[in-house]
Amino acid sequence: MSAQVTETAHGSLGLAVDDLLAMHRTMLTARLIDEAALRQNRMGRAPFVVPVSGHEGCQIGTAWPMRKGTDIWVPYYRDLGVVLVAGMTPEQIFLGVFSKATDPTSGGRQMPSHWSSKELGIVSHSSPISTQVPHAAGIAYAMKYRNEDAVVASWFGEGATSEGDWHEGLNIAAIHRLPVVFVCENNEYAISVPQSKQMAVADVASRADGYGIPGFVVDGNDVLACYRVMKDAHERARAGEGPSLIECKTYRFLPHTSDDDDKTYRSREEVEERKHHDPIERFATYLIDAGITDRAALQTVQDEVRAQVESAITAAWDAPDPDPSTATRHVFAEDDA
Ligand SMILES: Cc1ncc(C[n+]2csc(CCOP(=O)(O)OP(=O)(O)O)c2C)c(N)n1
Ligand SMILES: [Mg+2]
Repeated sequence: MSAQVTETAHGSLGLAVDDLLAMHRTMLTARLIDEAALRQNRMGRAPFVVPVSGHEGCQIGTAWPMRKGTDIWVPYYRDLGVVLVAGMTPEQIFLGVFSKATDPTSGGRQMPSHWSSKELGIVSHSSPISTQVPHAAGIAYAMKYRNEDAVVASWFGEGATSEGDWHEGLNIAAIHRLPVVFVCENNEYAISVPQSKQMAVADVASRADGYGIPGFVVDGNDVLACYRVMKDAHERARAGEGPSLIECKTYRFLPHTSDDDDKTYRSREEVEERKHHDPIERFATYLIDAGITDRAALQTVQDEVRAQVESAITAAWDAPDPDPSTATRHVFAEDDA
């Protein structure tokens, strides 16, 4: 059966105060980029954005144990917080939002929020849900075959776990005891479809039993609990003990995308209630109660991050657009010349 993880104390996690503050700053960066990107969309500058707000705890918590430059990140479209931990900058994010020529992912060719970076080890995913899961298993197979010390992690929503790709990916990873961690960000909805119409089980993590791998349910709004369960899964993967499935219970505060109207399928009362479990506010309270920071210092961080996001928007907006004559590059075969 899947295990419940509730531990939150940072002392036993080996996290220094600087780590905790950096985690908090990264969560805030994701939130402020998110809110700003939606404003840019409403201003007509950004064609399409995918909100992250509400998922910052599980994304930063599960991304943090990964080793930059060594491990491989296989995220999905909501994983702004994951790619920030992997090393993407706010300016790079907005270069993608605005489809600019210097967008590191694709020079403005890929769908927004389909980040990738060869340098950072972030693998681009396809838009069809869950296709990144067998990709992650395949990459992990290559890592094991080559005897490389790298862990692969793949993130996805609970709706993604209804797809055949998801089951095939977990099965092959389990059979070969591959160094991969599967992280489900369960926000209760797949666009408008609630979990109860998506599966007949209460916990995605219980599906791990069907593949013979460990499964864990964790409070996805508790960044330290997410960190702990991922750190252990990462260590098991490195030790040759195979894959793990982690289910982070969370909630998305904003519509599915900038094209969605969530008022048609969930009440405002429900959304307001869930905001009382905001992972950023919860972590801020934890840091204050632990004597690590105070409200004034956190306000300074908020002001700094807001300024950083605003200058990233200005720099990205002023960057050159792609040259239209290059629109078909990487689509059709070209002469070497
Ligand atoms: C195979 C496939 N079916 C349907 C879609 C349309 N679609 C895009 S996102 C999404 C919801 C996925 O929900 P979930 O996996 O729970 O992730 P969340 O968006 O809630 O974070 C759907 C159905 C798609 N992209 N691919
Ligand atoms: Mg979902």
